[in-house]
Amino acid sequence: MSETQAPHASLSGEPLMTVQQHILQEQKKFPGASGEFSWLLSGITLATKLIQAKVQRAGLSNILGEHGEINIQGETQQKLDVYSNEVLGHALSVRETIGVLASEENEHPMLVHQGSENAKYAIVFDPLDGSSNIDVNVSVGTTFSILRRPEGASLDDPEAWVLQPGRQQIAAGYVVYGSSTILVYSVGNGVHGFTLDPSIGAYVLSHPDMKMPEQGKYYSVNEGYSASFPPRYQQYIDRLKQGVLGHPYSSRYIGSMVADFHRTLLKGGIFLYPPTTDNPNGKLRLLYEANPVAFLAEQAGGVAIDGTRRVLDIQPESIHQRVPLVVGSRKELADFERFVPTSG
Ligand code: AHM
Ligand code: MG
Repeated sequence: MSETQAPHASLSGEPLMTVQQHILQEQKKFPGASGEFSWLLSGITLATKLIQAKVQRAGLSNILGEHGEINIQGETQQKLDVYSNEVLGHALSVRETIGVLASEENEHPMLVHQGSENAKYAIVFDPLDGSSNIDVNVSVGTTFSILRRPEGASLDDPEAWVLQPGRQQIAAGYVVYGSSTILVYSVGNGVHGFTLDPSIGAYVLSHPDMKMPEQGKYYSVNEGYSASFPPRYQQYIDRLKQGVLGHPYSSRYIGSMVADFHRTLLKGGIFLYPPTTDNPNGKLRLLYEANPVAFLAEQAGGVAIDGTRRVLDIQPESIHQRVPLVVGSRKELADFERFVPTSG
């Protein structure tokens, strides 16, 4: 069944809303928007369904393990990283309105359609975030960020299409391939979650208008590196454990940013990837990891900073730039900003 067909009844008799119908409905709220944006997003939904099918059968199809190449980040590519990157690349490069694609797995942004003058959008993505978890059956995900072609951006300079601050994202989202597959996206008009119903092959609205709780009970950070965090981060984490914010916090860390953020979005709390000795700018990438998550966090009523600055205001200087990330509920972030001043 196609996601563009009319709503049909669920088992409970309630009408179903697929992601495609939802996008078409959201588009109507924006004067001048046309079907091209939903056509573009359908490339992402199609690709992520193909990726989830592969992830689900990973143990059966000789696709677990390393591909044998090192990517631009200096990290070992998994076979599924390569597959996911190709699937997204293919699905998106047939959409004529897309001019530039940039991926964690490729050194440079790619011009698609030999650079059509009519192209209006650039898409930046991490095809399979947390992929080192795949061999042990832990949730992984895809993140994406959609940017409008800047005025005057030339086809000779694809970097200029994507080096934009995150506040200029026109849409962003992620898919978590977990115990169920869920797509969460925003076009700047709230955050909405859709669970993939495998029986009909469609993403169905399951979490309308998601709001991050004002406060949560979990902190999420790789504490294995805590000795090399700036001291004020260490003190802040102790503060959470000691119950200064009203209760002692529990720890949750999956090691897949998308899954750790998804929990933070639903349950509140705080996720941190601080600067460390090995990674003085943190590990996460600004354009396709921190920016989509920051956009969604703010749309859901939360906050995202790099330790001092609003993530969405950072002017990127390079495609694979890293940034420390502190994201979560208002209460924890307000306390963090009071407790960890700029010297932190
Ligand atoms: P990846 O994009 O190569 O998978 O790396 C990003 C992942 C994030 O999903 C996760 O938050 C982080 O790396 C975990 O790193 P660490 O093992 O240092 O805690
Ligand atoms: Mg990744």
